[in-house]
Amino acid sequence: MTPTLIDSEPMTAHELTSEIRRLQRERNAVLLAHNYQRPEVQDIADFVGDSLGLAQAAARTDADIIVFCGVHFMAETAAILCPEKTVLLPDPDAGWSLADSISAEQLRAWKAEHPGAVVVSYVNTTAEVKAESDYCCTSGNAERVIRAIPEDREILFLPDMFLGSYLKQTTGRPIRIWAGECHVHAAIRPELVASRRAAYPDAEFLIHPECGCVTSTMHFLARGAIDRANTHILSTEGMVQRARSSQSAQFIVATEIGVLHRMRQASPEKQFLPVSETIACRYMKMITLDKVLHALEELVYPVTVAAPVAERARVAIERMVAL
Ligand code: CIZ
Repeated sequence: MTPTLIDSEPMTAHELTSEIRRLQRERNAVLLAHNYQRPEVQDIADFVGDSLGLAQAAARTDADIIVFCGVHFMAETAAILCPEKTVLLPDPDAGWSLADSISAEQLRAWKAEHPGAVVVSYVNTTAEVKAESDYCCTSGNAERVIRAIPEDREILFLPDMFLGSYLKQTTGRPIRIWAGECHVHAAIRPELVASRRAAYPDAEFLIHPECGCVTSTMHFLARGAIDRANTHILSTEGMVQRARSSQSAQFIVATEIGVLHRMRQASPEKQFLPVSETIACRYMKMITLDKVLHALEELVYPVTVAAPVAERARVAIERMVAL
């Protein structure tokens, strides 16, 4: 008779954590996690931040291996900045709809229609798109990047149309905007925000510029219809800092729900409310502790960028990091 194979018991979170730590030491690996990652993944990471912070952390690490708990384009950025290191993405399917909303070929065609224009790409793009760009930016430094471009130059901004229209309004520059969106942020509509704010009228409102409600928020702010002192349009890193420094006790947070974990940890005495619990990115949540362990055990899934593409993309990324 064939013996029955008995499945081994799944590891507890504690066992997973100690095994990850052991392998991390053995392999000289660093764990980087984006603000939108699952709480337990953030808790085990050596550094948690936005893509700018993660790019900076990747650039300064002396580890041999970077386990990137985020999405594919972010791991590519780390691979471009650290060509001598092994960059692993624990789930190879962790992509992002926004990065897929423009290809390098589409960008080349757009540039051909606007010769001489300066191309500013939000960080949520593939390495090939970055290689076609003059500047890369995050939501934290996008305004600074736009203002650094001479007034007489035409600007093409991609791929997020909500962030693009926000930049157009704040800088007053006639920016041409690609019609891409992040489906998670686009779902944060004005009606959703209005009902949340009506339920918590004293809460400070922190909104990410990728949200589908950013244009209406800007409009209401300009008209004085909502309180300027109580509303802040910020990157995720900016939100964490604002939550720490503000005197408010309650915050409504309009972005992916992952960042609330960091805010709660940094300011446990304050209350953080998502616009809705459903604002979760399924790609970001693909990374689990099991997959992090598997990545370290099997050295999967390596993310590499072809040298000629990496060389050109690095110029745009280094400008972002410098600004
Ligand atoms: O730049 C990033 O990491 C993203 C995608 C959002 C933010 O504001 O942190």
